Amino acid sequence: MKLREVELRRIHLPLVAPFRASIGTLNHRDVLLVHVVGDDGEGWGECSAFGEPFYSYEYTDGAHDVIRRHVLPRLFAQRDVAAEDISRILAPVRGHPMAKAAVEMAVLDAELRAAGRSFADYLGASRTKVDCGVSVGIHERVADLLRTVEGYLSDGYKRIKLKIEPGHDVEDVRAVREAFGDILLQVDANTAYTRADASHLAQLDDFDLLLIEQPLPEDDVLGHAEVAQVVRTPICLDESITSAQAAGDAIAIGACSIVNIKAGRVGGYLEARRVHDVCAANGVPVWCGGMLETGLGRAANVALAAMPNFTLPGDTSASGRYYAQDIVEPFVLEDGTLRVPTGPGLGVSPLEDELERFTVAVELCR
Ligand code: OSB
Ligand code: MG
Repeated sequence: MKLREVELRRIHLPLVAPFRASIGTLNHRDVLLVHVVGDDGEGWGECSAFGEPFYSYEYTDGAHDVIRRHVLPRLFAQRDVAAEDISRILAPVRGHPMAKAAVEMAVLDAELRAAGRSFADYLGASRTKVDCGVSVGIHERVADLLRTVEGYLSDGYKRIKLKIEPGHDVEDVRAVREAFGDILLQVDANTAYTRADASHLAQLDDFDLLLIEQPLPEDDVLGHAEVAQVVRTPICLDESITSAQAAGDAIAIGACSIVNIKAGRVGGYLEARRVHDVCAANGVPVWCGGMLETGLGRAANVALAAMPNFTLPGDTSASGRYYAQDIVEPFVLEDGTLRVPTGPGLGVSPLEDELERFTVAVELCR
């Protein structure tokens, strides 16, 4: 469709509790929403970048700037913009996958709403609800960690992911395993280790973890293949998987046997689907990662997670795990699952009052 105008809306959403990972601590989400209006209708996108560049180099102000200066002018210059053409149109803009993904998501939402078709249907979903895990931040004291995990298990989450870093790893995992028995348990290091830590990480083999996620820096894919030779627990990559090609390459050299898929990290839901397909073709299971999205991004993630090769519970937690008040009708856990939206496009829309309440800035581009 022809793009008429695009609103770049910044919202500040407080988290119900601080979230600590090896890379830093989040107390709130500084979110960029993209609202596109075209001649056939309108749609919403959410940028997964955080306010600070600690997960990857992208950050909210940077994504906002590259969208305003470099992404939108290229799209406004087109007579017609289809979501499936956006990655090609934007190829001259290097990098910035989360910024591009947000815009592609908004255009795809507009197209699907206009066609009366859901994200889930478009992506090829094979289920109507998805199993949910929860990502648990690093806690200074083990007693507090156990209390937090106990709360999530009583909420019904089907899998626990512990954030780890040197000094908060083997003993934390041991304590959780001993306290809660044979729950589904995995860990995420967010690049906190080096190749020299392989034998240290092998101590985690005693605890029957589903996987160890991203122990080494994102550019050290070969290092993950080395670690995978020393550690029995499956290695899963998050930060390193920047495209379907990167996924195929990492699998080919033995750097991972499981993949975390985040649409923002790979440049959008279309590339995310291609990552899913490459992994499926290689017999590598995938699961849906999260970036503490609002209900808009969550709706798209849940649709993605309903595809057939998403065979492990994802970090697609309920709205209430993150926010006291979401900007759409909250996603609520039902027996450890979230229902896949079935309405046109994302199947959810912002609640006007809540959206306004959390908005800190709006820019209109045309
Ligand atoms: O690596 O998945 C990650 C949060 C902040 C930075 C990185 C990550 C995470 C999470 C949160 O694990 C997952 C969620 O959205 O619940
Ligand atoms: Mg991760």
